[in-house]
Amino acid sequence: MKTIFSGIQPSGTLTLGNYLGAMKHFVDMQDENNCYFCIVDQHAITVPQDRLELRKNIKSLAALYLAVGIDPNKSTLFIQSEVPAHAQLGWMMQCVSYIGELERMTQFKDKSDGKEGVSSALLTYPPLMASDILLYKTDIVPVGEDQKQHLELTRNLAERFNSKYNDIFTIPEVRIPKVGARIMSLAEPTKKMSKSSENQKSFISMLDDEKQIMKKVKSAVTDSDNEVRYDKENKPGVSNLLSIYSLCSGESIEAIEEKYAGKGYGDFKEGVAHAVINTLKPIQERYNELIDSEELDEILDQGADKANRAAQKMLVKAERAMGLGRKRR
Ligand code: ATP
Ligand code: LTN
Repeated sequence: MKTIFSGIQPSGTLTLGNYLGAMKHFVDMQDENNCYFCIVDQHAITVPQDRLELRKNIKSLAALYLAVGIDPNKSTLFIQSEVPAHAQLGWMMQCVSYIGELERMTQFKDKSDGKEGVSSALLTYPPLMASDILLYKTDIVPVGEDQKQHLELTRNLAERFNSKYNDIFTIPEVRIPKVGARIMSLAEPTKKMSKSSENQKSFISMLDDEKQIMKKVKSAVTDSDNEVRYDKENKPGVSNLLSIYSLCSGESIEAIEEKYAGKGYGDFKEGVAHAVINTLKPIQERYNELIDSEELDEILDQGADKANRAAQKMLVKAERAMGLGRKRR
């Protein structure tokens, strides 16, 4: 049995990209592994958040995890800030990180580019992420393509700590899906779809209704040759829609290309929208049942208890390895 850990930021309503690149794969891993799924609210505050909005997003993300099929009897679902060991080990991991390697992270460069008043936590985000993962002796981290660099850094930090202090951390492996690891923006298909984008038309939210989905897909940027063909280089918009269609319907890209041969983008986009609606509808129905239930709080309380117990043990080991505090019996 392997240990799995992954986290999602409550920085807005999840997008179809979050679902196809990450969440969908979590569900399949639950049966044979020891899984931890985290709502990483301390990561979300590395950029400004409205207090009430954040609270709402945390609950909403918890309900979505359950709605897609995360089973609290099999997996531990919890909120990062309710397990203080994350921030505590996060500080220690900052002490083994170099400024230079943090400045090379593309997520930091993208999120700080051209902005004033960039928080120092945006730079020190990866050591906190490393701590999330290392606290649970994680073997595998399922994430989208954009997190590959952070995972590589996590492995380096763990190895550095192990060789400098004591060999306590498991070196985690990244698991990136073969298809769907990078769903692109509908408005700018060369950029990834992101829930914190200001352009509402650039992403499909997991809670968008049928009309919104239809409208967004219809306005998705394509090209002018009106041919439904997968060609990532020359036809990034159409290729992105083909990937979405294929992942949502289970049909192969070739089969979809054939189905729409000789037809225009209008028909094709309608097909894409229907595939997305059929995927999201049952999730939304379960979400609506869960969002105001007491059950949700009970699950998060139990998750925090379980995570705290596991994390505390590793935190003590790391403090001992670094020589923090007093010698304990
Ligand atoms: P933000 O826009 O607020 O920075 P985000 O939408 O990039 O957030 P996260 O919460 O940071 O999402 O990521 C959750 C998971 O979803 C991660 O595993 C990430 O790799 C994956 N993910 C995010 N965007 C995409 C995408 N466009 N395609 C595939 N996977 C994605
Ligand atoms: N950095 C990730 C979110 C994240 C995460 C984690 C993912 C925080 N901690 C631990 C996997 C494991 C992101 O920005 N998508």
